[in-house]
Amino acid sequence: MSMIKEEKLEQLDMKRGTYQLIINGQRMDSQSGETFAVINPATGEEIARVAKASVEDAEKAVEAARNAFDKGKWRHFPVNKRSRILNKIAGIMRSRFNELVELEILDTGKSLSAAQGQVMQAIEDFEFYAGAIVSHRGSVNSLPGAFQNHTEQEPVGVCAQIIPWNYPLMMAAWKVAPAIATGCSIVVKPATLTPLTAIVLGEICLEAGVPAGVVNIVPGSGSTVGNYLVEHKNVDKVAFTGSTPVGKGIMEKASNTLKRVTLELGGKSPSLIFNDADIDAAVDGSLFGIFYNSGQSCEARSRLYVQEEIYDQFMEKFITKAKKLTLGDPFQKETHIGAIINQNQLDVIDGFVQSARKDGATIETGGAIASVKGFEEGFWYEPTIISNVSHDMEAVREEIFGPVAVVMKFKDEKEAVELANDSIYGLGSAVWTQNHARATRVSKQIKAGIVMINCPFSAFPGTPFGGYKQSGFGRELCVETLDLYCETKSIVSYYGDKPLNPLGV
Ligand code: TAP
Repeated sequence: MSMIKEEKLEQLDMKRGTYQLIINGQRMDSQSGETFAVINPATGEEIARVAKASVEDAEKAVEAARNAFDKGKWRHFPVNKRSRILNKIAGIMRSRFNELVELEILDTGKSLSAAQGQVMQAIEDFEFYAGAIVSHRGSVNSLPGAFQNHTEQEPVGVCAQIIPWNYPLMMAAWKVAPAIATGCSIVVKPATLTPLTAIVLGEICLEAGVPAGVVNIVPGSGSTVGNYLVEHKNVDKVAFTGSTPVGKGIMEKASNTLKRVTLELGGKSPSLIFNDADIDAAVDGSLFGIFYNSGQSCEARSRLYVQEEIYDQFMEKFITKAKKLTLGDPFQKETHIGAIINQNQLDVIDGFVQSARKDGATIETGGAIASVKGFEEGFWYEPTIISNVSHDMEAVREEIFGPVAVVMKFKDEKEAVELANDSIYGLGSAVWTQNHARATRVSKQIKAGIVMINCPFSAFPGTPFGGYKQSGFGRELCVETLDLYCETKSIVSYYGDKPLNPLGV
């Protein structure tokens, strides 16, 4: 390990031992005493050990969350007090910004700029919900005569929150912030590949004054701990972000107890680039759309459809710029593209690319596992652009979850929309055109939860994020998310002079 990395580990105090579970306000080892290693994907080195939660630990966490919800004070705090504590969480995160960024880079291998942006957004998510919860309220509905109705938004209860590895802190913030804002208690299961920042977030919640038992963190395997939480009769809701196949299993299992479920799943998001687009903007936006976070993004714009008149011009610029993207030390600000999460994901990505090659597609650039000087033990993939594809190829239909774009031509608007919608997924999409009427028309026809018009970005606190079709359901990052952590209680009252005697007896 280089000197610079040694220093970072010291700074982060990562050698203080094993990262522990957080249950009922206490840091603790797992009941079995087992731990697992966390690997830095850029170097292949072990960077920390984490207590491995078992089903017994998950049981303790659910019990703590249940008690905190049923008998504790958190949900009865005046909303302003909960709001203040959310702001305090954001404040502590701000004061530990560099530490969180470095930890996220070591845990995921992502580039500095990506990690900085995501940690900042996680902070802003807490600030957003600190504000939003104050005005989250029920309604008053008019009824005839002396009847009155009002509704109250009550927290749903104990929520299991299952987090993926691609945006560990940001995905945790998307779930933790709205849940605790409403007064729910939570059991968070981070991905075993990247549990560190979620554990630190749990510690920060305690430091900010969230009472014991409200936020519990149990890093353990999805198939044991995750599954246990999903099936548990004392868990009222499951909020899951991850792959579509696992999401389907969760929905099925949660149905036994009719848990509330929200699912943020996979995608294969299209970009439509029309002949009246600003081509340079579309090229830069499309580079970001697929290569940001090494393509390991649910809303990665991995299918590009380019109108035939501008196809050659677009491709020449797109390929030239893709070749300039640098892979390298994630801590260097010049690095564009970080590592891939592990060997398994690297093999998955390469498998899709080689299958496209075998089926006759053209690999315009990239197309291979990369070796990065000084990081030879890490997991890297070349930014890859594939053309000459047909719509039934695996690389066009399946989520690759890596830095791989497939590009096709289209003739007209109708064909562009048909191709965009020809997918089981419906998460993100992008439309590049300078014709406002076309942008409006097309965005209304695309079956996706998010449309970016001449814009590479999709996720800001306050903007609903979530999918159509097999990309899941429910929306995160927005005020509507608060509703998804609440039950609506309808209260009907009668204020008439005379008592009611509806049966007339
Ligand atoms: P998954 O393999 O589905 O894992 C996601 C989480 O679920 C992990 O914490 C995993 O635990 C856990 N898990 C696995 N099997 C489980 C089971 N049977 N019961 C309960 N939990 C289980 O996904 P991933 O590979 O981490 O993430 C990539 C996927 O997430 C991609 O498809 C991506 O598109 C999607 N994603 C979607 C979004 C949105 S907002 N739509 C955002 C980010 C990512 P362990 O890994 O610890 O075993």
